[in-house]
Amino acid sequence: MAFQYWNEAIETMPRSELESLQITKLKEVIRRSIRSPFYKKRLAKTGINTPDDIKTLNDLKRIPFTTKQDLRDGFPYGFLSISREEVVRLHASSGTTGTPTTIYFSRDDLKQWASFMARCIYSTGCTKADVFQNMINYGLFTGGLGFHAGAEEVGMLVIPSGSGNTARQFRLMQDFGTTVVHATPSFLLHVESKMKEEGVSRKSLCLKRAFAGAEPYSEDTRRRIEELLGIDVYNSYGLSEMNGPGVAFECQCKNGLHIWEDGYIAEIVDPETLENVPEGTRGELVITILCREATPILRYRTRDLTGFIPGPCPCGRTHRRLYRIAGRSDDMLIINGVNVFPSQIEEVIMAIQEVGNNYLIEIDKEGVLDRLTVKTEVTPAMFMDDTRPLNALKEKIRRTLQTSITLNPRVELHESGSLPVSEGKAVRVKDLRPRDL
Ligand code: DLL
Repeated sequence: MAFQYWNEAIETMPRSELESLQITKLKEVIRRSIRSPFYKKRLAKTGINTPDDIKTLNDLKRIPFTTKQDLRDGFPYGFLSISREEVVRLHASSGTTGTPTTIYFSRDDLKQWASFMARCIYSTGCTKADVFQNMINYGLFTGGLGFHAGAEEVGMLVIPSGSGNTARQFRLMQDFGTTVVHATPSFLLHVESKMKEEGVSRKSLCLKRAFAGAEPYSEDTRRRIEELLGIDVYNSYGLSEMNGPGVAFECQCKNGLHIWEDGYIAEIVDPETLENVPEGTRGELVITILCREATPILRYRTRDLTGFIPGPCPCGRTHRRLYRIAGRSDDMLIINGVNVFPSQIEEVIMAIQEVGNNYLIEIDKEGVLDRLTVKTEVTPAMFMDDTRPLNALKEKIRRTLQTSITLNPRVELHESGSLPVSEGKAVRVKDLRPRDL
């Protein structure tokens, strides 16, 4: 396979040079951080008061972690390290679970972000000959504008369709010959179900690739989308605190996500002890951003569970690869004392062919015990007059889940298209247990 690089010198830079570059950039970040009210106070306590206090990357470990709560406490301007007049944009998290976290960008920050995004998009083989339909929310969410700018930088024809309205999405794809789409994996599965329902033939479309991210999904879900739509699907990872998308992305080898180490210093720590773990071991991803001047964030605890994949990637890029993100450390469910990640359930059910494109995990109480119910859609062919195949499928799902997660769930089968679909990130878990106050 011939690989193409957006910035070959940086993408294939020897690791020793890459690490020197990180130190140079980190010093600059420290110099700027001290101008923000939050870090001015925080760094004073660590003995790191000037860029010269950073000699090696190890010195970073003297700085405490920054958490989501710190960002909330600093709302609205506590992390700003340039003057308000130099800020040209903000993005914010939805704030459904508390004060929103807000990130500011200077003009140069937006340029850098677009260039990282272009690098991601180009690494999957896209060129300016492609027509790109951005089927994700625009607005305060970073997924829309982030990809939009990167795709324009590559020179693709960009259709800013936003998410939702599948009928209009199909029309745009057909009218303009869309070759690449971006969406959450759950929306891509929904699009596929709707295609069948509305009789849109795959042959009437020119689709070749999709970028899918913003929420966890399993390798089986990727394969399912690839097979159903006949396209390549690339995993895309990012978070608003670190600009948004463009932090880590799969190349054409589709074997882990390259985290761009000239823009981010990544660490993997044990979420309990907070000590760094060895390469290959999974833990929580901690990131320091090197490519943004307006809102520096040092050692941010992402809560995302992943690890560094050992060994080089055949594509020649030297930036390390992350395992597919398995979920968040704060996603873990404890059901009758057993720890379960929703991703473990997805892995089991999406590997079963007769299972449809959508599912929901519900936990409630039955007497004093927790009760787990897994609701899945089934492929349209399964809903016939004969209920025996449905009962057999239900039993198969129950048994496979029981072996894998050691809990005995109730399984409900639903008709294709009957479980709720969200246009943004999917809501897959409903925890209905009363909370102890
Ligand atoms: O979701 C940014 C983004 C937009 C990434 C478009 C990719 C594509 P937030 O809304 O701040 O930002 O949510 C970030 O989503 O900490 C992860 O828990 C999760 N997440 C994002 N990408 C992936 C992925 C955007 N590929 C949070 N796999 C992150 C698993 C993901 N989880």
